[in-house]
Amino acid sequence: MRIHKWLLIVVFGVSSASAATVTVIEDFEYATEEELLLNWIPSGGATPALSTDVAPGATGDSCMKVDFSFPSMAWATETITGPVLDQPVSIAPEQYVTFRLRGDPAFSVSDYRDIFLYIYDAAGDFARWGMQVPVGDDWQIINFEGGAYQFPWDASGTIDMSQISRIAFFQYGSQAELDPYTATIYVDEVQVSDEPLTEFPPPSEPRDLIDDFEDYADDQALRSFYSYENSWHPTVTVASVGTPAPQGNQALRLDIDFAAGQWTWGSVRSPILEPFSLPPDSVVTLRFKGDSTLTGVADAGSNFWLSFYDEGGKRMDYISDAAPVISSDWTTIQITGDDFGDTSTIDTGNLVQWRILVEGWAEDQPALSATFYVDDIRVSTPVIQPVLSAARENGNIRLDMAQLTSGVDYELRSSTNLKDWTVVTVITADSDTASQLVTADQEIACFQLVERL
Ligand SMILES: [Ca+2]
Ligand SMILES: [Ca+2]
Repeated sequence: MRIHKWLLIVVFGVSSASAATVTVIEDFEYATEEELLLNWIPSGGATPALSTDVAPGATGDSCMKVDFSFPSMAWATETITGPVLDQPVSIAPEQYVTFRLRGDPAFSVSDYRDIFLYIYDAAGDFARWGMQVPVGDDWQIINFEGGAYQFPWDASGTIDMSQISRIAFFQYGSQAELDPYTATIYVDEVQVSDEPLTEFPPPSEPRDLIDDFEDYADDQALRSFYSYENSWHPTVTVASVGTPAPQGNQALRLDIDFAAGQWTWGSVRSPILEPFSLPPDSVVTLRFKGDSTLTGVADAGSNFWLSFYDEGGKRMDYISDAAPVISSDWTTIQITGDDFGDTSTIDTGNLVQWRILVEGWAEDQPALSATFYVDDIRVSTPVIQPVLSAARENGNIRLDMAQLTSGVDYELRSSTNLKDWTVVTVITADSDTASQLVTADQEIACFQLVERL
């Protein structure tokens, strides 16, 4: 269905937008590096420093740079612990804890590179939020939902979120004993806000085809594109080119040896690619073939996942129910934007990576092997709708029209009461944009742009 009308309501009076409440926890605006080092205490392999390489959108002049030197050991971890805050900070579940973070391509050698923001209350109880540190070296904004904190294994399991008095960063370097390596992060502007902080660049072009698996000459080509990511159990995933396929000749075949225990999963993850957008109205479709071998052990944790990552490494997940996972028939799965949950903190206009994952089960189960197929992951995007926006120009209002279709006639109409409309002008689009100046002599004016049929 094509939509032919667009409505813009312009209020010419003074608007009083309410600014979000922002509580700054740490902005690293220290006068000297010595002052920073008096406040932030590092572990043995972490070297903090004061840096002026701040993010383009940062309000201050300095940030904290931390050089890490990860030794060769399992679960290599370094920490930087901040000072006791002058005033305890309260973090409500619906608020966001945000900070700026610059990662490092050096982390790409790591098998586990999560960074955690720890919070401590006045009694010393603690909790944390975590994510994979970005492997790019651009500044990113990290938004954690206030209520989404987790207790690490060594925590008491309780925390007074109204009395947060200290923060710390924990940076993992590896899970396995990797060769020693060094990496650097920058952090800045740790704050609590009612709204997530976003500074997304303009959206990239949509990507119609995620993968139809037709272009891989052999298993090796497929495996050099995708990399494996498995649950921490000794689960093993083997990817190969599967035939026959419901689309073309080839599908993705995943043979997963699920380890015994709980929450066992295997996945393949694409490399980081040119950014692409997933417009809000778009629908992702794919074909999936499960394995009835799992029928006897299936529970709420038996899911197919399709996840996308933005440039900051933030992830959005579609998670199926068990039905397609235990069906040995092909299922067509349709995923709308809502199926990815809350994406307000994810730059859906600039996604760079996806992951295809099958989780075996949630309860304790013995080991089991199963085979899955995936094919024809693509995105359908609705017709691009024209956009009407307004800007002030020399005391007048300039109406900007974008995403027009060249050669089509549009009526620009105006109303002060949303009932009686008069035609301001008729525009024959000669490109995908047009603009029109109108006088700002009314308190309220509503405009609509109507395609003439
Ligand atoms: Ca700063
Ligand atoms: Ca195919």
